[in-house]
Amino acid sequence: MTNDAIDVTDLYREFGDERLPPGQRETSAFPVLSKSGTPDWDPETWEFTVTGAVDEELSLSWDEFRDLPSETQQQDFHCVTGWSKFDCRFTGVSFPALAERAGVYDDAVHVMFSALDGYTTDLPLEDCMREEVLFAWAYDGEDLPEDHGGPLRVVTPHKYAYKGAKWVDGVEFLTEAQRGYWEKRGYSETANPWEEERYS
Ligand SMILES: Nc1nc2c(c(=O)[nH]1)N[C@H]1C(S)=C(S)[C@@H](COP(=O)(O)O)O[C@H]1N2
Ligand SMILES: [Mo]
Repeated sequence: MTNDAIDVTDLYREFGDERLPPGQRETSAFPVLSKSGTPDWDPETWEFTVTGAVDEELSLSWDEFRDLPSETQQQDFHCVTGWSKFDCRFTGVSFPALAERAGVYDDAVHVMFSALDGYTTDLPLEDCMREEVLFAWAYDGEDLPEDHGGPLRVVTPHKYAYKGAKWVDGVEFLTEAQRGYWEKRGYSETANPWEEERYS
């Protein structure tokens, strides 16, 4: 791992004029938002799976996952409840790198993430195929805190943060869209903060 972080905080230019999306306020705190408690995990039995519309379904142990090529990025974090935290440093594996390893079918259009607490969240495949979508295991150079999704979480700096599954342990490639936990309860499928896509 290198200390140099790739700064992707300017990705907002693709979506809007302001780094802070409309209706958000900047905070220096890093609040915890979880639908239920922090789940236990066991590094000996933890397994990360890639399933669905792929050439090769993957099942990776914690050690195998940690051996994948990783990078550190400086990113902004936007919670749909109205706070944004700038300049978060996350280290992990990019979504496109993982997708390439599995070999995604041409007819895959959507992705479902699943997590140890039963949480799920979905995104169109094209919104996942970005270098900034990371499976992150470190925050600010330290192991990702358990309440922030340790051992492994997804981060989606171009989307509201509910698209980033904490405690992620599965990715399924889909040929038709399905809805995740909050999406079934009325939250936006696409969740673009600069368009204030909070609800659907
Ligand atoms: N597995 C899981 N992932 C989750 C959630 C959850 O309840 N369970 N909450 C989501 C929501 S609504 C937000 S805003 C962010 C919060 O991340 P944080 O607790 O690290 O701030 O995690 C998202 N990922
Ligand atoms: Mo959230």
